[in-house]
Amino acid sequence: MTTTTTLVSPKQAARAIGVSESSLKRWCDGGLLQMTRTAGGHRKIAIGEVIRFANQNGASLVAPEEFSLSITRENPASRIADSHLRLAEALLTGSESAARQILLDLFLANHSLSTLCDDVIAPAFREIGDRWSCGSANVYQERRGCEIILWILHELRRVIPPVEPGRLALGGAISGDLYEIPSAVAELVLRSLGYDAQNLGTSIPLSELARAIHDLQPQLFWLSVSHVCDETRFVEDFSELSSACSAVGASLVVGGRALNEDLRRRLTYSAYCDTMKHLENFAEDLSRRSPKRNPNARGRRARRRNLRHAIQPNALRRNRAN
Ligand code: B12
Repeated sequence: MTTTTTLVSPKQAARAIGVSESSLKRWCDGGLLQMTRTAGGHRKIAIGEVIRFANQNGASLVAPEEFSLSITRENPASRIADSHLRLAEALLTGSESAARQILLDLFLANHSLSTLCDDVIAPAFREIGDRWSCGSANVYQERRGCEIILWILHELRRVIPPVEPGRLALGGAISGDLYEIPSAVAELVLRSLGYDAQNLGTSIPLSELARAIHDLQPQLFWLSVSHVCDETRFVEDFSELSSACSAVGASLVVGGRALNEDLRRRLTYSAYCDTMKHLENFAEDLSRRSPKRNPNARGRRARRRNLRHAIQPNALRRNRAN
């Protein structure tokens, strides 16, 4: 699902961080705050950009209600330690507003999305899983908790700054893997780094993922593996994905609880990530090393490659494969 980034006017942004509208417009025009202009020439700023600017310049969000985020701030920076327990409680009781408040407060206090996932969301679900296994939580509570988190992740997607085309990242989960949260978070983490990251969803055959890589030619592809139905088949099919990535020069990043050491040894990929922080580090490093691609060049590159392939003599093709 795609959601558009929420943009606000300089007036709203100025009120939210307690500065004058004229200063804010000056910072926009001077390039300190990224903005876009409407067809009528009016400045618009992404909420996430305002938050980034405030955090980096020692300002604070004095009127978050300007962003209609329905949040209340309460000394969030010091609360990361126990927030996974508070989040687990909110999810188990079905309190969407409490869950949203916990995560948005932490986000507004400048905690990265990778931290939110590694230190709050994943431990909260571990807590829920533990409570379920000792009989103190029900399946419906766990499922409802997943739904709530997915809604909040969609909301966070709206407040991070808009991404620019040129650094495409794609990802998803394989056939039979129904875990939605890891891939949704991977998408957000990469978007927060400026990647045009697009989550393809869960339970997708590897051949389809390979087709998407071939058609769209991303710089990075993440594969989320939380459940593997048939390991032998997975290893066989995975090679198609690796080949698709190397054909277009994409880095293949894998992660997820089902990728044990034995399985990983049988796969070829660019990086394995235990956590979202690892993904963030890898992606940051990749964007430093490789330039943005011109999105219009994709079709040209593909046509050139197809042409090269078509004129290659069969014998030469066989030798290369050996
Ligand atoms: C929610 C949940 C489900 C939901 C998911 C719903 C949804 N809409 O997403 C559903 C109902 C589908 C489900 C089903 C099953 N589940 Co379940 N589930 C969970 C639960 C409670 C949370 C998992 C989760 O999403 N966590 C949030 C993510 C973000 O955290 P994480 O997985 O720990 O990921 C971390 C890292 O691994 C890494 N990471 C993960 N993926 C990726 C990907 C990339 C690219 C990167 C970089 C990093 C990365 O980042 C995270 C840290 O920040 C866990 C309990 C637990 N202990 O976690 C059980 C749990 C994982 N499930 C379990 C089981 C057994 C199952 C089933 C097999 C049950 C069954 N018999 O049907 C099925 C399998 C379903 C399938 N075919 O996919 C067991 C697994 C036991 C094991 N040893 O493997 C657990 C541990 C519960 C338990 N205590 O027994 N489950």
